[in-house]
Amino acid sequence: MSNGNSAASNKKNATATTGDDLGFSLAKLNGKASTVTLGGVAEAGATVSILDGRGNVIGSTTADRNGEWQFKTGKVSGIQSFGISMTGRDGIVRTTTDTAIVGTMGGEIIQDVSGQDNILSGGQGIDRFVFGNVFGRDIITDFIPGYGTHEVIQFNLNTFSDYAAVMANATQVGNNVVIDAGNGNTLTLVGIQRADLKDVNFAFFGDPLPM
Ligand SMILES: [Ca+2]
Repeated sequence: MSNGNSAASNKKNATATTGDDLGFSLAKLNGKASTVTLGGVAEAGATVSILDGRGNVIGSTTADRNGEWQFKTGKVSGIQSFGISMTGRDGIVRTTTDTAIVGTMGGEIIQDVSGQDNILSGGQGIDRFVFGNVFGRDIITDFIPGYGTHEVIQFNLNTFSDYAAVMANATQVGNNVVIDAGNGNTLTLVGIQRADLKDVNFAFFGDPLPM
């Protein structure tokens, strides 16, 4: 399904957009305020409603002439998920199953949702991002690569067997790294250079996935 916003999305090459057509692309924890800024690129003038983890509307905003929208939540704690629905100029309400999953503290396990396109943000501190075998088209907005203080992406052994296998499928795309696991499963690391991804940034486990 397409609602014609791909041209607008393509302008946002510094970010990444989930695989759906609602242009949900940003989830950022705002430091000590513990609010979350959500955003993306939708149809110009569309009404974007923000949903909590239970699907209840917590607020709405209007996409600007370029289709860009942002919404700042109230204070959040722990790991929270958010969804969106969009009412376009045609009056049709489109709701995505894709969600943003945001951690607010350090040392969290950010568990991806299998088969769903997700925007994952660890927020403050050092976190671990855990992916099952069928993960979808996912985005991590704030991954910390490299040695020293760094975060970890945990893949299923059926997806990648080791660091070399990951890197063989990791491509620099603009300011992002895209790790392609095949069958429509991609993980985009926003604002990361491929050369900064080290072996310590990945872990590999079979089923069931330990956390
Ligand atoms: Ca997912």
